[in-house]
Amino acid sequence: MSDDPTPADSKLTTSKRRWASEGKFLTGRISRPDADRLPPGQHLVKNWPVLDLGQQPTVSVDSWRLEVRGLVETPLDLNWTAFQELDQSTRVSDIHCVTTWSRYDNQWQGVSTRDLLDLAMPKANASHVMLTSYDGYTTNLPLADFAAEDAILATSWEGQPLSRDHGGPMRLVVPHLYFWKSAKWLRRIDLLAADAAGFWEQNGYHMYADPWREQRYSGD
Ligand SMILES: Nc1nc2c(c(=O)[nH]1)N[C@H]1C(S)=C(S)[C@@H](COP(=O)(O)O)O[C@H]1N2
Ligand SMILES: [Mo]
Repeated sequence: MSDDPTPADSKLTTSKRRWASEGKFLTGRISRPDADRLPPGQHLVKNWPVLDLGQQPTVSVDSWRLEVRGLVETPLDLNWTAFQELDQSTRVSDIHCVTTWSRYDNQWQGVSTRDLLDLAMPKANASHVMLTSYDGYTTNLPLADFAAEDAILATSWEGQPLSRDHGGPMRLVVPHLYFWKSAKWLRRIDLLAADAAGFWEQNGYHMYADPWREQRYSGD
């Protein structure tokens, strides 16, 4: 065809147009009124607790890699330099942990999940993602939630490089789900055609984890 788009144009617009036409990101989320900001059963903290499986991997930026695999047009294998060269974004969001603490107004910087997906270009049958981390942790969520507007692959928090105990050099942040979905030390993203249970999801936690519906455990 004579009107082939440029490569940059096709990467940036093809998946966005397709998602828009499919309504893929219309998850019904709108900004919440203040009275609704703290989900049921949660209390506010000012500090930032550390929670994980107890094995905090040391991942140097020289050895760090992020792979995107599965149902994508363009599988990705990014090193730290390539990741830094992607569009950088800032997001401010609240944390809601299933252990009942919430922390407001965390400022994150990194690569928005939408920008990463624009590069990888999910295939039409991709519906879920499985996240795998350097400590062996896994967690699952729908693709539309992974691609939420405020979801970010964060390398900094409050203007400082993300510390190792909180998942540095890079972690996912998906603020509208309980924080166990926000994989620390993320190393691999697999796009799948069906949901599958990650670590906590195999151990009694909810597959979706909406804090406003108190989806803590699989029976909730
Ligand atoms: N790789 C990895 N990511 C993880 C976990 C983990 O054990 N390993 N724990 C999860 C849980 S249960 C929570 S509550 C948050 C805690 O993040 P924080 O330690 O930065 O508060 O990380 C989530 N992401
Ligand atoms: Mo947690």
